[in-house]
Amino acid sequence: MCANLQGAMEDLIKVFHRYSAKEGDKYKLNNKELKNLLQEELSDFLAGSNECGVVEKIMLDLDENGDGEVDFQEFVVLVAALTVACNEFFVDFDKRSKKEQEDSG
Ligand SMILES: [Ca+2]
Ligand SMILES: [Ca+2]
Repeated sequence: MCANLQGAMEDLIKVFHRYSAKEGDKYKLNNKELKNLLQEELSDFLAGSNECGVVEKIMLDLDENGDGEVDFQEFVVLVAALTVACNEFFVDFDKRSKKEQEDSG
């Protein structure tokens, strides 16, 4: 598996277009397309939030220009925010496991 940053960026674009092209404007995610993308690609992030209307809330948060759809530029804001959250999780995890090693050793 070749997991360089350029590949990750290409994947990000491909994933976006796979969902955005399903209905209406093929370069934008409508509510249903966004929901599909979140459920299929980011199910771990949504798993903790079973409350209804969470997709609508995400849509409202992301839709900077208020056209009711999420374009790629708006989508990357979500991905960046989630990536930062992931990084914090890994850093915390790394610190904890180092501390456990010190405590037991
Ligand atoms: Ca669309
Ligand atoms: Ca928009």
